[in-house]
Amino acid sequence: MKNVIMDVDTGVDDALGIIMAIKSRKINVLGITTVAGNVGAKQAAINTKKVLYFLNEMNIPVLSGSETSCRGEYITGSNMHGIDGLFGALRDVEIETNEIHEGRAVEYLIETIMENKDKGTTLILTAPLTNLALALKRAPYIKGFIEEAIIMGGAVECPGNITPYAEFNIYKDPEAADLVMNSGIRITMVTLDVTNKVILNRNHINKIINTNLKELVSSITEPWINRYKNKYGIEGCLVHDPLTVAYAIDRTIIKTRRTNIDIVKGDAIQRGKLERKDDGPSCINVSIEVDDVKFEKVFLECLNI
Ligand SMILES: [Ca+2]
Repeated sequence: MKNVIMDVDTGVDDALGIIMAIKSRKINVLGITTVAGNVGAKQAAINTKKVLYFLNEMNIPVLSGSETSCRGEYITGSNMHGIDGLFGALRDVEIETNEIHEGRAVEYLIETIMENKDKGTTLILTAPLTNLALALKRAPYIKGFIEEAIIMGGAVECPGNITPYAEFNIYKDPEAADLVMNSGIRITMVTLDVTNKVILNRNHINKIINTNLKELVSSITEPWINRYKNKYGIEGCLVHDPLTVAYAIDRTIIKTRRTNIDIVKGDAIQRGKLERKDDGPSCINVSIEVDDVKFEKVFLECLNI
């Protein structure tokens, strides 16, 4: 079983991804680090710990990380996931502040990757890439022991979701993304080109057997499904992060192609845009096709274990 560290900004779809990863029993989640994105890093850690509490997996460590991007900007405030990131679900779960190891994410990434250097560690990153970039800056030698970084981020052939050019996670810290892309780590990018094609709807959620879990998934996704209906006329919601986790569990869900990537940085209007460059060797694979039916199958298999 692969050793995995998840790096998240929990968020509705991060929460679904965490639930899938842990319940699948097909990957070994060593720990979860959080970063500012959908909400602040500390709030994301509290949300993550609450999800773990719900799953009765309180032994998995949660560590909050950077509250700002590599340029030092506060990057929260999308409000897409409600004020607390989970639309108030699990609001009655009390989490002690000392349970979230505040500010220790980067240190944890370095320590844990080195502790597991014989087996290697896979990273699943469904948030801005600030924590990994800071870890690589502080300890560049860790890159030799990262088996793969599976990243939800970017848009290649399709428009972005925060600007016409950029996807949220990359846009919020393109300097971090650029550092990660140029690190030499084996990377798979699960981009909007495929995540825009997978919709989770109420029929899928109704197939969750465990009543408590069905209730939790409904309560976090229902406001989202309503927003998608009002804004885009879609019956259901996009599941960027769960699709990324599903790919870590079953590699046949997404087809990729190897390519080089340039990221637009700084204050350019195209900030956060991915530009594909087919020139020479690369260790980056970018998603090109997705099997949405297989995703649904894996999603339900994980949740119904
Ligand atoms: Ca996320």
